[in-house]
Amino acid sequence: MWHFQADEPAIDVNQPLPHPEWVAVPGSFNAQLMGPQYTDRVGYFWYETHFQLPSSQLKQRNVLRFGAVTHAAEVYLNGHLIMKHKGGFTPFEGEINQFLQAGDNDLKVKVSNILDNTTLPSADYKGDGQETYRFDFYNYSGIQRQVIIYSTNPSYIDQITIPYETDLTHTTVKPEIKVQGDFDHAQVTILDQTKQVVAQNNDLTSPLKIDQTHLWEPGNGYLYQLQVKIFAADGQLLDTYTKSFGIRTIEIKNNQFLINQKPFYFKGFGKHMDFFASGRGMNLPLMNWDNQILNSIGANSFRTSHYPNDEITMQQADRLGQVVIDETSAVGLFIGFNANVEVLKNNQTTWNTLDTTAAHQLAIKELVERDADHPSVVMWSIANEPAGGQPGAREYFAPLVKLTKELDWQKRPVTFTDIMRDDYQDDQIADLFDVICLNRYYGWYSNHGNLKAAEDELRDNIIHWHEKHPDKPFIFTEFGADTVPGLHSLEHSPYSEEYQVDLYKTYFKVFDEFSYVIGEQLWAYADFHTQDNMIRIDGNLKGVFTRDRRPKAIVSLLKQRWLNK
Ligand code: BDP
Repeated sequence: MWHFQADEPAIDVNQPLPHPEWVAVPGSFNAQLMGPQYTDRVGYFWYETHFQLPSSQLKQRNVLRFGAVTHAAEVYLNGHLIMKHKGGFTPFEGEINQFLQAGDNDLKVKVSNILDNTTLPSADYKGDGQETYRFDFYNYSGIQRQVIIYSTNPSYIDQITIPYETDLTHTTVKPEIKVQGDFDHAQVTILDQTKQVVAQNNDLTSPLKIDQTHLWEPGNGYLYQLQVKIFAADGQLLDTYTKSFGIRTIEIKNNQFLINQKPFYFKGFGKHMDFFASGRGMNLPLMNWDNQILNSIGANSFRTSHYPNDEITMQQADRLGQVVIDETSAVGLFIGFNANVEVLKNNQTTWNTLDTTAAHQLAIKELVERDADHPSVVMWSIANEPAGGQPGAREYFAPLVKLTKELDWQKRPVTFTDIMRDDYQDDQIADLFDVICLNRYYGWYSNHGNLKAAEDELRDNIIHWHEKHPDKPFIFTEFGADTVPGLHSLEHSPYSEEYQVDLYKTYFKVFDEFSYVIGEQLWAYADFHTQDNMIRIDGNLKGVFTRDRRPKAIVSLLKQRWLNK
């Protein structure tokens, strides 16, 4: 539990916060506090805690690490500003010895939940504490992931990346290991999942060979460990660092997405981090429960819509063999975004208005740096529903796709999700990407309630996209209908559980006609909280589960389809 309060002119970083409340960390403050001064407020907020350290620990190198602070942070230790970070969904850390003291230490974090035309996600900020969001989820904020202090020797292993090459039997691992400080000799070991040594070197740079590779596969997350040790001349162990990795290949060939040379069909969801009281905060019991649910219905994949998930969720995906489309927080890149197709079509100002390039580069860099060694991550999604049909879109995205590939040793496929208002006729960017992901709402935002027309629209859309991009595979990364749990209708009217079932049946039938449609990720896994909006009744109800994870009628159809597909 930390102290917390909204910013006010009287905050003195050397004094206790004057009017604090209690909040839990990790967690979203605006999911656990009541009152508009917290839930509606856009601006700055303060967190404060104290921690004790024994004097012996001051001889070590101490690092303070934040898993994610949404959306920007300034960190003060004992009254000194020690670090700043922008971007709400990636980790940051810094050495803190200079301002640490034995005994009590005062840690304060000034958090901003402001989003504007320079940030990701992006929103319209009017500067008066009011903003209009261009995305459809609640702006949960705060210290949403773990805060830790870890200690090392002055000589330490700083960073490990684990590039490899494999023919699926023989693998050569060429680790890149960064060490800071002096050391005499080193040892690098690869252990298999039963902790048997499969390869070992006495230096940091030579390749390591695995002769009989045990592959990481969807549904079977086999992991190796790379263990690095550095020693002093007298044999004293200075630092050790172990990182898991999995071996698999990804290739796009003949309109298929091959994992270990076998075609993979994506079955799953776009998934928010969203729950009662924890908000967007990391919630490990929930994550574990969700994984049980996903497995039980035959889902093999998810997209981290619309921001990077926490690191433990990613580790768990590796272990369970889940396939992940890893998305940056680039959402809201569409000026005038709303549910009215025509209004949107008339607005062409996005790329003149937005100034998100720097934030986008940073978000990609930090995401690839964090997640490149996760075998579960098979593709980067660098934006959700940007204005890909407006002038300037290509100039904006071409360098970002290039950057993503440059940063990723594995050169994984890169995608974005296409909004249905910038369709194949207008789109200017899809050819830059490896896989085309379509978010489509026929039968909901268009042809509402008319599934026969929706079916024709969908089929027609797939055919046209394929004509334009005959070599690309397509994944439907969003499609669905708001569904009030327990609402039944003999007429199968929109919002009823029957309509959701019918809509999904319609889409599945059409998908199965096209071999180049290589996946279906429904929108959404569970109902989630949104900003207030005329078309949102208690949030977005497109979940196939309710927010408290009760199945809607559609779930039994999904089970039948996915457990047999
Ligand atoms: C798309 C967005 C998603 C929304 C969804 C919807 O990508 O975030 O929640 O539509 O309208 O525009 O339900």
